[in-house]
Parts: sequence; structure tokens; C-alpha cells
Amino acid sequence: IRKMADKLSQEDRDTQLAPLLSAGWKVQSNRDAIEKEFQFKNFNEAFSFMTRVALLAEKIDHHPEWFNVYNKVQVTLSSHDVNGLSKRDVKMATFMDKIIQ
Ligand code: HBI
Repeated sequence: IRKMADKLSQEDRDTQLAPLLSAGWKVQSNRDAIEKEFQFKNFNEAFSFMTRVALLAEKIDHHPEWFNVYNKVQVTLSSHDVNGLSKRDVKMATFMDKIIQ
């Protein structure tokens, strides 16, 4: 089960969000969430990315909010059950940045 303790503390944010922000993630202004737009060579690359992320999402039971148009994937990460950012969002964002390298 998930618990409120899961929600990122201010200290967590200062340390764990920093690398994500430098990799292009932005904290949303109107919501405790992070977002990033990924651009790929083509749809095939974009959908392959989404497939790999989907498998992780199922494995860790944590799902992105995303929008795909052709070679672009806009991703928003937040944890609905704690109504904000949790370590699961950091884990998923880190994974996304890793697999595009
Ligand atoms: N994904 N982003 C996100 N946030 C959640 O709270 C969440 C989820 N995926 C599955 C899930 N919760 C369910 O396991 C729980 O709501 C039961």
C-alpha cells in the first residue's frame, strides 16, 4: 500500500529533483507534478519508448500521464494517491532519461 510518507519532502525535492530539472524536467506551476517533452526520430522510436515505460509502469504500479503525437511524447508525472510528487515519480523520470541515452 502507498502512504503519505511517500510524498517528497522539501529536502527530497532539493536533492532528488535537481538532476531531473537539469535534464529538462519542469515542475508544473499549477500542480505538484513534473513534466517533460521527449522528441524522437520518428513515431516508431517514440512508441518504443512508451512501450518500455509502460512495462515499468506495470511493474512498479505507477503510471505516467502522457500525450503522443508522431515523434513527440509529452509526459506528466505525479502520484494520484498522495496528490503530488513521490519517489515513484523520481524513479520513473530517471528511468525515462536513462533509456533515451
Ligand atoms: N499511478 N501515477 C500514478 N499514481 C497513482 O496513485 C497510481 C498509479 N498507478 C496505479 C495506482 N495508483 C493504483 O495501484 C492505486 O491507485 C491502487
